[in-house]
Amino acid sequence: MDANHNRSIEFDELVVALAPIMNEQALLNQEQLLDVFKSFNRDGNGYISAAELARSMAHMGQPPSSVSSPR
Ligand SMILES: [Ca+2]
Repeated sequence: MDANHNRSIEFDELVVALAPIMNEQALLNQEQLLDVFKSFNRDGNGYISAAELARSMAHMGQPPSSVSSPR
C-alpha cells in the first residue's frame, strides 16, 4: 500500500489500496473517500501511519496483509 515507501499512507495511496475492496461508485465519490481517509488518519496529520492503518483495517474486517499484497 505504501507506494513511495515513506512509511505512511497518503490519500492517493489509500485510494489505490482501497480500489480492490470498494465498488466503483464509492471510489468515484471523493467526499466518501476523504471521510475514509479522515477516519483512518486518527491524529489528523495528513497521512496514515502503519499503526493507524492496521487498527483501521482490523476495524473494517480487512487484515492489513490482504491489501498490502500485489493484485
Ligand atoms: Ca507513502
